[in-house]
Amino acid sequence: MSQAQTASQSLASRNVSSPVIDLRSDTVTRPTAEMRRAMAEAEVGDDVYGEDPTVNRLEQRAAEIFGREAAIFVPTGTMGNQIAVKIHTRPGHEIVCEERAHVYNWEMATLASFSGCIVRPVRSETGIIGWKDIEPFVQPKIYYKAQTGLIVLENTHNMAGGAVTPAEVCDEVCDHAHKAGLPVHLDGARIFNAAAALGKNVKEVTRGFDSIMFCLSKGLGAPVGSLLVGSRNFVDQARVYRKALGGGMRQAGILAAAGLIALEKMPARLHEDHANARFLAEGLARIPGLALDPARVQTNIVIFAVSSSRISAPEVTKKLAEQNILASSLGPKLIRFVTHMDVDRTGCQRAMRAMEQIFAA
Ligand code: TLP
Repeated sequence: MSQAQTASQSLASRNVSSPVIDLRSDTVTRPTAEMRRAMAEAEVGDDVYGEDPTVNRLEQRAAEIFGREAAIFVPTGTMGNQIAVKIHTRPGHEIVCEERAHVYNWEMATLASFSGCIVRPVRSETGIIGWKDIEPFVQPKIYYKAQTGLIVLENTHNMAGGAVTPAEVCDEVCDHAHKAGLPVHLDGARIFNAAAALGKNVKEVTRGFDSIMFCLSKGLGAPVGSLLVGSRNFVDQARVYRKALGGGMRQAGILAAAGLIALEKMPARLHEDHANARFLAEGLARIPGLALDPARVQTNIVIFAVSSSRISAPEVTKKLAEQNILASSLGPKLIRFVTHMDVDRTGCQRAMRAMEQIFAA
């Protein structure tokens, strides 16, 4: 069942007496009071003319924080990833990424329709791919074989349960790829979660990549927006494609104002979401009929399997929704809970009790 279907079904069937605990995604966070104030007061201009001072400040801060020459504000993570694919590849190229990567599975095959590429997927149980996993999928430089144009890593890896790729693995992949003449893009939608889990800053965990996309609108809590970070030349090209895709947003300082707060203040609280996810994972692992390894939950995403043959994942999320607890089913057996700043420990306890009741029945 699609995420949209799950969401509409959940919202339609819920009872309205208790507050909603929304664990479908960290995309659902609402702007804080401080963000709303900053948005109301934001200094703005026309960003297509490069004249929005708040957007310019956000882009400059992102570049500084990642230790790069430049950054560009884009409406969504999807647009950021797809602009990067377009710049790094040519039609007919292959892109190597993990089999469950967002860029491959959740971006409407835009890498095919917009950039003319196909994916050479690498399966990894953990979601982490090192050079030894990638190398066999890199095409030899023979003129009658399609050529590899790009490697994409995802950190944290969403569909691998928020798995964290250590900085050393990222460095190793980037070093070998560069020796082979290949660029590496990072889908870092949740790179601040990865950095928090590793106890490092984002600059350290992203230093080898040719381009980085990260989202303000997920765990960092901004209402809208992502950034694409890289060299000046890369960002100049990205600006052209962003406009071509209809992503030139005029007085976008209204959004960038919230984004600046997300970028400066919110990374420091991500460990709370990680602790809540671990709390959920440990509780879920104790429920007979569910399968997961809580030790694998390092960040804010908990993906678990309904191992009982008596109930399916969509049935579980429907029953949860009746108690105003929203979760995503990722197929007949898999469920995803994502923790974020709008769900506290009490909310997680309520979700746990609901799960215990469903499986006790
Ligand atoms: N992820 C969404 C869904 O699309 C699955 C979610 O609820 O987790 N990269 C990664 C790793 C992502 O998880 C997402 C969104 C994106 C890119 C795309 O970001 P947006 O939604 O801003 O286009």
